[in-house]
Amino acid sequence: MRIDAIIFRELHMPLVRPFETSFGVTRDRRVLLAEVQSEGLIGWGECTVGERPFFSEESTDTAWQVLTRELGPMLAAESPEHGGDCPRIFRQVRGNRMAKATLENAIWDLEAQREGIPLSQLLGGVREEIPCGVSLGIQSSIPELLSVIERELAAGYQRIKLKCKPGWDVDVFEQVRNRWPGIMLSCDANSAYRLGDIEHLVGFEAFDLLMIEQPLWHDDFYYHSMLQKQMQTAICLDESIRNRRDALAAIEMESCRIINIKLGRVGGFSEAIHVHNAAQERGVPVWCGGMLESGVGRAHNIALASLENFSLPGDVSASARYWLEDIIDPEVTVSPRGEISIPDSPGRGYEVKSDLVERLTVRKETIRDFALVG
Ligand code: OSB
Ligand code: MG
Repeated sequence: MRIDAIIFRELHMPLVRPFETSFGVTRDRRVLLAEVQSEGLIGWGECTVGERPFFSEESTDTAWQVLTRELGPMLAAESPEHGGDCPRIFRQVRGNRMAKATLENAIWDLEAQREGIPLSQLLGGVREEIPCGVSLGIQSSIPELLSVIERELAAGYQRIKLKCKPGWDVDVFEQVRNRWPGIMLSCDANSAYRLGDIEHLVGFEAFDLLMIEQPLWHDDFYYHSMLQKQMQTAICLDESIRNRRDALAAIEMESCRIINIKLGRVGGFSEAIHVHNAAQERGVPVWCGGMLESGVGRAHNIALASLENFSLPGDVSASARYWLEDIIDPEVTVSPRGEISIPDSPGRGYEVKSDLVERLTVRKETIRDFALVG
């Protein structure tokens, strides 16, 4: 397909409520979008990067630089037929996987539109709806958290994930478990613990957690494997899994028994499918993580989670949990059974509201005829 133009934008989108993890608080999102125009069609991609380089090495500003100076011009110089051509087109650029995913995912979106099929079908999805959970940030008090959980369970969400860190863990789990003995409950430390905490982490066993997500270093397999061997509770890796090779190493070493797949973290749909398949062949279930996405990233997550081995509820939830008004139509909604229906229209299946996108835009750069035109 001929690439006619690529428009990069930064949008300013305040969250409905702040989101706190072990590495910090996010109040406002700087959302990076790529709009790829090709032969009368428009593919959209979202860069799921954080404002600061705290989750991974990338940040909004590094991704903007790499997208507008390197990846955008590389893509514009080619005529990719498939989203799956992008890893080859971008192969000279090391790392920067969230930046790469932005454009690769937009090309998959375009390809599905050109084929006239839903993106989920192009990816090989088999589900008609996906099971949903919520990720709950660190709250100001335990009673505050309990009331948030009550609201999310009433909305139908099938699994509650609690962000945790030293000082916000066992007391919290204990009170939540006392109140709701039977719910599907997990926790996510975002690498907040160290070797001296191993015994403390083994103590999480008492709370019947579905999994403990990324308790140790963001780049580690070895110590997670030591920990997993001492626990019945499954460890789930998020930050550590950058690609298929990492997934294979982690499974082989038994560093985890569950894998969180995030499109941005692995560099786009191609690698996400590779990780999914590698895990499936080895009997390891996966689920789709979230990065506080706007509707564009959310639509892509929904399509991805339609693949067979996404058998556990993911972190993909309703637009209204994040935004006063999302940039897609319809917004993402979750049924009382805690499910999102997979759209059956061609491409991503959600229209992008271009007027709203324009109003929220604080920075914009266009690549046309191989040149940046401001
Ligand atoms: O580790 O899963 C994570 C948000 C930002 C950075 C890292 C993570 C998260 C979430 C939020 O857990 C998931 C969501 O609701 O989008
Ligand atoms: Mg995580």
